[in-house]
Amino acid sequence: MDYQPAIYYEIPNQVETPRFHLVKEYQLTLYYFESCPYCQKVLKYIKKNKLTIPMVNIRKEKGARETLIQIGGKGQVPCLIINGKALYESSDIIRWLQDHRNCLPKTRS
Ligand SMILES: N[C@@H](CCC(=O)N[C@@H](CS)C(=O)NCC(=O)O)C(=O)O
Repeated sequence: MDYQPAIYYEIPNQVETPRFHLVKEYQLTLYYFESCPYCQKVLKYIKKNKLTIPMVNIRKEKGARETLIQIGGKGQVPCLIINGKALYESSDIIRWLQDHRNCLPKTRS
């Protein structure tokens, strides 16, 4: 797979950010397939909130399901890979996206 994860930075919410302040970095990939209702729940949230999350369709991309199993231990979707760690469960993924919405890039409208 020639997929390159995007890197997002969580900038602390303050007027002046000292140079030494901890800046969190997120590499994200959402594994999904179209006809999965749980994936649709997550995709709907992403669309509604105009987020840009790199995605891999495990039914379309060769070897993607195997990669997902390698990372998370199972081929269940949706799965959000956050800095190399798998977050399964649509509700937990949506909660994570909600909690981090301020540091995730949005699509231009
Ligand atoms: N409780 C999970 C259910 C996810 C689920 O059942 N996904 C199905 C596709 S719709 C799946 O990946 N099944 C294959 C597997 O578990 O390996 C969620 O809310 O994300």
